[in-house]
Amino acid sequence: MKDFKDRINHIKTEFDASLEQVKNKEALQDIRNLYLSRKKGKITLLFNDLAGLEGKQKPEAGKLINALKTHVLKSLDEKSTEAGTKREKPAPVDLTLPGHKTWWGAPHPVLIFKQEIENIFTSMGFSIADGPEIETDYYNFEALNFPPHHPARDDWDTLYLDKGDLLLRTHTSPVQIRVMEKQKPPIRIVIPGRVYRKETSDPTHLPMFYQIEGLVVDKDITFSHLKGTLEVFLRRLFNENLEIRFRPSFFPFTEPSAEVDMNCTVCKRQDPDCRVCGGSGWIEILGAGMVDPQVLKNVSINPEEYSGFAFGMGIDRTAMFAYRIPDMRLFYENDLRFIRQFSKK
Ligand code: 2NL
Repeated sequence: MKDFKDRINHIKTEFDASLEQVKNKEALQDIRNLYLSRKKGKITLLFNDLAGLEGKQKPEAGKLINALKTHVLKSLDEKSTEAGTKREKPAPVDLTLPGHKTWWGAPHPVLIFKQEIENIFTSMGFSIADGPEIETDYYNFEALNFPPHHPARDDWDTLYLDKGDLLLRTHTSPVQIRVMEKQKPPIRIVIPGRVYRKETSDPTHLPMFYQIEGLVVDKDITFSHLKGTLEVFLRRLFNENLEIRFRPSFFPFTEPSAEVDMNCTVCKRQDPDCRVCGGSGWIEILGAGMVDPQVLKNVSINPEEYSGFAFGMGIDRTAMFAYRIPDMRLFYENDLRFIRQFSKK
């Protein structure tokens, strides 16, 4: 029994000494575990050893251990308050404060604009097609009537991949070729998608941009179908009273070819110093033409039987006019302050 009392006193002295040294919550928790942990705590072990004492001694020893335990608990508690380590009462919640607004994802402005364009064309009976962004020389150039080494290729300079004769498509026309190979007329499709050119970025040029091209092939398709379709399309996209004009141009894959202008939606032909149209009152918006008979032959469509028109337009470039954005690079800097302005939420 004397041994047992000595052990209890020793544990108390040791405990008091180590508690003196405690500087933080972690050390306090360590001591708590050392003395009180359920399996190996020093005090727990004392209780276990009670069993080995003679009958009469048990209650006396039990009292001593309980006293030690009370002392340890009380000291730990005091120390924890003193060290400011006791859990503070939570601050009362003010339910009248406004909540934190969570931002949901928002569609990108170029995507919103692309969908607007798609809606107009699908309502006119066009289908939407797509295809690979990595193409072969054949689909990007040869099938479209660009002979190898022809100077017309200079305007469509692109990035080439190391393997095979693969390149990044410079327009979505390869998709039209792929559709015409598989599907015979009547064909009425639009193809929106990413295209690539070897270009240094500036306010109106990017090495990657979005294009939408359209293609109609059927019997007796004429230039007036092209004019009517584009006029309806642009009037629905911009405004009902829009005027358009055609200027002669050249593309290897159309003959005749035209560049299409619309009157300036920013200055409405009123400002001689307009930064968008340069004071001319006209904005170049599309390229278009009648599908070159050679292109039809390349996909085994008989040009004596069928004719077609095609057109192409830059989506991001056109979105600049629609939303009056001075620099196309803003679309791709991913600055949320810019992008969120287009969200309806
Ligand atoms: C532009 C001009 C154009 C086409 C694209 C085309 C496609 C086939 C056959 C004939 Cl498969 N033409 N596409 C025609 C004329 C112009 O794009 O300025 N794009 C941004």
